[in-house]
Amino acid sequence: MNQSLQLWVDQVRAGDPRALARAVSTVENRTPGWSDLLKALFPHSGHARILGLTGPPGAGKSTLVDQLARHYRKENRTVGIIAVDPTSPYTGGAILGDRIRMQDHFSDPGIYIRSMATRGSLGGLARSTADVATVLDAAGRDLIMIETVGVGQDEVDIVRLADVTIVILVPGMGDDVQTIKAGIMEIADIFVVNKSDREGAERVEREIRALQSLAVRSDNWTPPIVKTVACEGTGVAELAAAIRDYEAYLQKENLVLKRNVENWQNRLVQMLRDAMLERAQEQLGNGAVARYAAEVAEHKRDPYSLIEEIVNTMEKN
Ligand SMILES: Nc1nc2c(ncn2[C@@H]2O[C@H](COP(=O)(O)OP(=O)(O)OP(=O)(O)O)[C@@H](O)[C@H]2O)c(=O)[nH]1
Ligand SMILES: [Mg+2]
Repeated sequence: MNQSLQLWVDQVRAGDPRALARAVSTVENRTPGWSDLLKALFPHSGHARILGLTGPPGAGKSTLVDQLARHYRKENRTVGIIAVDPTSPYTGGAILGDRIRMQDHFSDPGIYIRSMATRGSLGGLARSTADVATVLDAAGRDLIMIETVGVGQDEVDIVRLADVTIVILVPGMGDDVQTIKAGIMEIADIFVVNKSDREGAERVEREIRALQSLAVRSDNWTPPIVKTVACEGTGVAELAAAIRDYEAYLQKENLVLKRNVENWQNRLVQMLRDAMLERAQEQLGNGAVARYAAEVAEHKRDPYSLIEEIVNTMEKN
């Protein structure tokens, strides 16, 4: 490893905030040197607990993350927060709210907050979020919380890398639980019914229970339902206890490694796909895919032989 990289890695591990910020940007934006950096940092990662929090826009995810961060800081644990910005325009106000609220912590070096807004970036949001989490992990953060809006496959992929996945629902979502993507409901290790100060919290709880009765998880864990009023801090200690319980359960059943292997299986396939695609695009050159697409659309050639040809050429090189 060259000297300046070694120095950088040392600084990141020592918790130097500027070195950390530069590392996160490098990884997020895939600027040259990103992979050498990750190669050097990866061996130092694997100690952080990663919490994924997801739910509909405006459910109170940021408020809850904020409260959990406070809770963990009281236990003297360091926290890294990755807020994956939602793109829906009507949540713009809430994003601004995030920034303001999060400034509370800016004086506390024990909390590091990073907003990600790289949707559409090369390799995808899930991949860069995972890599940023690795950087924070190697930097010695005890806990990493990833906040994302639960709307699509990207989000499912993001929270999948977490050790504990928390799905946040709120009363008054119309036909409520059904409107959340099925995929998101299935990955919940813990449910939170936030805004329990509002009417209908019991109903949401009943709906979750009804869904749960339809399917048994392969690990036999029944996700608990924790009611919170995040803006008042109510239920936050209970949520932290539920997180602890689930982690203890994973330990007891020897499921930690199994879960990690499953996560890596997904990530490796994704990384391989990205790397192959990148390689193919390099070889084909700029605009080639668009040109081929036009030819296929006009039925000048068939896509099956085309792909075969491209793959064969790659193999030869
Ligand atoms: N009544 C009530 N309001 C809450 C509660 N928790 C959060 N809020 C409010 O709900 C609004 C949205 O909270 P956020 O924490 O920004 O929600 P979010 O899920 O992070 O929103 P996005 O990131 O935009 O999807 C804010 O005005 C909060 O003050 C709660 O328990 N009860
Ligand atoms: Mg938010």
